[in-house]
Amino acid sequence: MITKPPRPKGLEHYVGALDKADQVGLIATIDAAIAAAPLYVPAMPKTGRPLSVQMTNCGVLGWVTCKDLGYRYQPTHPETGASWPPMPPEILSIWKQYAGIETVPEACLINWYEPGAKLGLHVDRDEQEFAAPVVSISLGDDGWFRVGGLKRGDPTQRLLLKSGDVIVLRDEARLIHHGIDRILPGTNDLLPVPGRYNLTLRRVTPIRKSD
Ligand code: MD6
Ligand code: FE
Repeated sequence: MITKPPRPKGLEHYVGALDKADQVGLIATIDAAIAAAPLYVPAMPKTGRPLSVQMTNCGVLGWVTCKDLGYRYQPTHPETGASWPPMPPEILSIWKQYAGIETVPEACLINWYEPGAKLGLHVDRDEQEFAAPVVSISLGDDGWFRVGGLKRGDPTQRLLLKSGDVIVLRDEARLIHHGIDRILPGTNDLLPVPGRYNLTLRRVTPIRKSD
């Protein structure tokens, strides 16, 4: 008999965590963030190869990547030079509900997948603090999320992420490999065009007692 690999411990999938009204509200929030901090095409370190996912951020720090400087967090948009828009309160409140830790997120990465876009297997490890989880929110079309283990070659499985789902990677799953194989255009009507947003909330700097 073929058995499914067990779900990695510390990976939590909250199906339908956000109702339709919350999702509609978040899209308005994302539209406003993108108006202030436009989506840009990130590039791989060294090769400069463009990613198929477009990105922007809100919060005091944003995750960015380009050919010369590689993966990093910075307080400003790489193209406009402006500070990222502040973390919206409704996004902070989702963090408070799911993170299970008394600290605030500093970065909200906004990923935009057009049909055909994908995100290769990676580990979220550019942060200085791994005691805090990563909390992510999916909006729009369905996407196939691939999850493996701590090592790149570990067996993987896939989970279907739908609009309104929340994923948490914490503790022993905080540093597991994961990515998006593909999105399924036309599977959801939240957005006026086919595509998928993913918001990824992270604590970047060490947790201080004061926050
Ligand atoms: C995505 N998500 O769902 C990409 N990272 O489009 C991530 O890379 C991710 O969902 C860390 C924790 C949760 C995630
Ligand atoms: Fe990730």
